[in-house]
Amino acid sequence: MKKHSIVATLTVLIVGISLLVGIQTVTAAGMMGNGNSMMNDNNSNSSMMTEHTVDLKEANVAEQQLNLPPILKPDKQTKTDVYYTVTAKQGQMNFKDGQATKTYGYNGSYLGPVIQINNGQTVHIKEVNDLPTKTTFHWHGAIISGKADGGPHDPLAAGKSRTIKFKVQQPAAMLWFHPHPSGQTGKQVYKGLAGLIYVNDANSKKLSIPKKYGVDDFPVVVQDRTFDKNNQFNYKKDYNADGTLGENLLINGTLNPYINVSTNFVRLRLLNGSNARNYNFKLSNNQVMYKIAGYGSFLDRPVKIKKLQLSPGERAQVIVDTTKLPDNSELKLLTGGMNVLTMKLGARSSNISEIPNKLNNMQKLKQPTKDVNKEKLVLSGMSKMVQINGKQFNPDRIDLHAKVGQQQIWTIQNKKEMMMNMIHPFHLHGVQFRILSINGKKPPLAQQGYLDTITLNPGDSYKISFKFEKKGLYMYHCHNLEHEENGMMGQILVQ
Ligand SMILES: [Cu+2]
Repeated sequence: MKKHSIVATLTVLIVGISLLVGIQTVTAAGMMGNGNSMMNDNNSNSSMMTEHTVDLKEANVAEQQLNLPPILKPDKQTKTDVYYTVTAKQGQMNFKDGQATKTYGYNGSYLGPVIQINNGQTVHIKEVNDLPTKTTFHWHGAIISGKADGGPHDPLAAGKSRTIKFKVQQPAAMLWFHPHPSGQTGKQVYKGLAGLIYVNDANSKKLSIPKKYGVDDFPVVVQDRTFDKNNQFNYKKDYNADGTLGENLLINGTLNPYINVSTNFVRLRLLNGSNARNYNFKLSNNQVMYKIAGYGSFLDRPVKIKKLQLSPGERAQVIVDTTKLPDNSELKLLTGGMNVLTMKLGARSSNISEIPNKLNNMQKLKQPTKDVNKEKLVLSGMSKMVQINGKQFNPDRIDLHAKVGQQQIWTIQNKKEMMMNMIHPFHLHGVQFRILSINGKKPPLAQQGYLDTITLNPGDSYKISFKFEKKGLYMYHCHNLEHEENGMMGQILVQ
């Protein structure tokens, strides 16, 4: 049976059952939709129903060199402080032949620059909203006060600006920034608002790993977009309550991209900047890659992997070893059989002799016992009925309370439903946490770093450990942006 007919059959079934038991009926359009990110990527070997009714298609354009976002120049810098300006604005891009695409971007037409900050430094960012509508600037993964975090409680009106300030108190990592305004997040991200933040520290400066930007160290922001017949992103038309998906992959805003590889080792810094699509990355010919960092820190040791699952909001850094591959060959980063990025291997110089086996020295994670605040969050439902602990987001309700410095242990669970199950990438603002257990087991090495987002497959239960270090109001939510906007979000007040 074909996918859409399964969906159609299930829809009839579910609508029927809903009517029978008298619960609110989900619209057929919502159920069938044009892409439920229920399970993994379209090459998922899961026995559960797969997600995509919007399958990825090869972009009908010639190969293009990968766009590299510019590194943002500080307005001013002192020994201790750095000052940046980030402006959200409208723009247009020539992604392909024909009409230009109307977009949003930070300091440019699409996506944003890379902001470099150092552990210990005080960062001042002037946030300027040149959009015709409200927005917020959310610093995803930053340990930052609720006041500077840019959640939906703190919108910046069109034409306004404000300056935030925070001291960087976290290890080297790749964070990102994106808008988070109530009711507009999905649309604004889809139009192009997202940028990267590289946090450096003494350790990352010392490590012998590829770090020449655009030479052996590449940002790889992965997004899916549908172009309409006029080459526009039509969010309204492509919208799906269970996650808006696109047909083509855009990498740093490039269709069908390639990079020229001139060194033995290549570092890729991946961000899933999509609204809702989950990716399973791998290399052509089943080549291994070495995961060196998750989102909030380096791992203690590199981990050899053959595939990498990233849900929306998640990042990973990998090193690809091309030493044994011949000149003038190609290596491809793939997802579900689709080309993400072609690495064209030329004659290569030796940039590092090997990948170091010690990358970081993280504190041992202990099961804390004293003065622990425990919470349990259950994610459930789908489309317009997504909930956390049986409730939909209400901006006037504080769901949880916590104290600065108090040990937190939270259990996050993705409830298994009768019919349809979905992946929910859970994100908590303002902190970096670590995983104590996944379904009762110790997390694998590749997930032992600091994290701000976790992918929960149906039925999964994660226990996480962290402390809030700053005060304020913070959100926690599903990073499937349409789920977030449909109410799969709560807020915690930290005092
Ligand atoms: Cu979700």
